[in-house]
Order: sequence, then C-alpha cells, then structure tokens
Amino acid sequence: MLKIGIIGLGVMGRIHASNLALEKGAVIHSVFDPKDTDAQLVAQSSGAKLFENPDALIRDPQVDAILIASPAHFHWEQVKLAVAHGKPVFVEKPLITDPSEKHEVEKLLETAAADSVWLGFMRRFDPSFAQLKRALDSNEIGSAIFAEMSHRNPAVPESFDDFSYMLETFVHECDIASWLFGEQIVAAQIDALGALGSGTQRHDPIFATLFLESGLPIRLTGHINNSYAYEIRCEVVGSSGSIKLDDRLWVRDQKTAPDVSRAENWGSRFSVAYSSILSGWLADISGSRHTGTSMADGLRASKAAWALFQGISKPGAKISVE
Ligand code: ISE
Repeated sequence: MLKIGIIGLGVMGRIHASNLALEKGAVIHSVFDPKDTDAQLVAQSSGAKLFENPDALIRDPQVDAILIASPAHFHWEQVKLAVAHGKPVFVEKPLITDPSEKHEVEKLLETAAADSVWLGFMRRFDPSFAQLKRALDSNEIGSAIFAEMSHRNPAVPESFDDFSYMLETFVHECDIASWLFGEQIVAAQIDALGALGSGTQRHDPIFATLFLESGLPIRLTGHINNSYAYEIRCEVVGSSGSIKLDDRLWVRDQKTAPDVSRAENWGSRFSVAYSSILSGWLADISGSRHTGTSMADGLRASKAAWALFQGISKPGAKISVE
C-alpha cells in the first residue's frame, strides 16, 4: 500500500484527497496545511497524521510519495525537496512561477530524477479532450489551420491578479495547446484587455493568441469572473472540417437556466480527469515507470504563460517564449 503525503488542502488538495480515498492501492498517510482546520478535517476522515510543516512531511521516511497542492509559489521548493529525498511527486500546476527557477528545472531535467515528477495537467485525462486529440491525430479534419479556446470561471479571489490569470488559469491552455498539436509554443501575444476590475490588479476579459512552431495560431478568450458557470470550450478548424468541444448541452448561459450540464467549477467539470490522472500517477509509481505529464511539460507551460504575462504591458506585441 502506497503511503501518500498531501501538502495543501485547499480546493485542489481536497479534490485529490477525496479521489485518493477511493484508490485501492494507496492511503493518505500524512497531511499538512497552514489552515489547521482544513488539514484536521482530512486527517479525521482518513486517519492521516497531521504535520506542522511541509518539509518534515516530505522528509518522513514513512511517506512514500508526495502530492503538492500548496499555493503556486511554493511548488518548486517543495518539488525539489521531495526529489532530493527520492520521493515521487505529483504537483499541481504551475510547476514554477519565477523565471529564475527555469535554470534549476533545466538542470534537473538532465537527470533521471526528473522522471519522478507528474504535473497536474488533468485536461489531458478528460475524455472529451482525449477524443479531440485522437481525432486530430487521425487527421479527421485534415491539417489544423487555427483553434479557439475559451476559459471561463464563475469567480476568482480578489487577490487573483493578471499574473495568476496567466500562470494559473491560461497555463492550462498553454499545456493543452502543445499537447493537442504535438508542437511547442514559440510566441504569445495579448490581443486585447478588458477593464481592470475595481480594487483588483486583473483585467477581464483577456483575449490572447499562442503561436505554435508551425505558425498555427490559437486564440484564447479568458473570462474569470462571469458569475454564472465554469465553461471550457475548444474548437479546432482544419482543412476539411472543424471539431468543437463544448461540454454544455444548453447554450443559453444564464445563472437561472435549467441546465443540467452546467459545471459550477473545475472540480465538477473535470471530475473524471482528476480521478484518472491520480490513478495514472499511482500506477506509474507502482510500476516504477513514467508515462504521464512531465516536468518538461510543466516548464514549457510556465514559459508560455510568462510570455503572455509580459504581453499584458504590450498588447499587440508578439513575445517570444524563452
Ligand atoms: C484554477 O487554479 C484551476 O486550476 C482551474 O482548473 C482553472 O480553470 C482556474 O482558472 C484556476 O484558477
């Protein structure tokens, strides 16, 4: 039985904890969260040991593998420590938030230890995105000409700024774009910025474009405070047709619409994806192999998200991803 330690029990940590509780080959062995009550609740329901600091949890020889769902700016330090202790890691996105961490990731990528890290890019495990990828791989709509993706959240915390918008929200589009088309993102551009919310440091909506190596443009629309639903859309237009991934049945989107398919948040929209990605990670640990999302994926997505962030102060400029 694999003994898992969870760091961070906010929304994401709790989603992973409830999925872990359903896994046959793993148990939640220990938990840490600075908000004691969140950690206590999970500890009570799972029988896990409560830690007062994340480093001690990582170092505990009883813990076999680490799941990191702490605030984004802690991710890299915690990943490094876990890897240094030879522990397999699952880390929520983004892998890194600070460009100065890029070189450390590149160095670690040259070693076999890099294979012990999985990134929480759960969309790759979503049945509809996986089906879209299969259709593209088998050339169902000919060669891709452009794609349009929308990412809409009902609400984000007041503290969520343009940096979080790019690094924590659009980072999903950065990952899924290169995964769907099997290409790297080479440049990013902010096309237009909505108003800066009063009392906040974020524009909303934001329109942007990612450019892949082949020149394929991917248009992104973000709206992170729509007040009514969580909506993730994606349409690919090819030389002989188009495919649209729309997770909704009802298209008149209103708060009061009697819409059975309306997702309230990413936990419900991607519930299958979250449990599948976790099962995949655990199966890899048990089989001593690496098949899933990698540290290299995490680095690529953060780099593209930084380029988007740089573009916020230069709308219309094409920023290279470096
Ligand atoms: C959040 O952190 C997530 O990871 C969700 O998947 C994403 O849709 C949301 O925009 C982020 O804030």
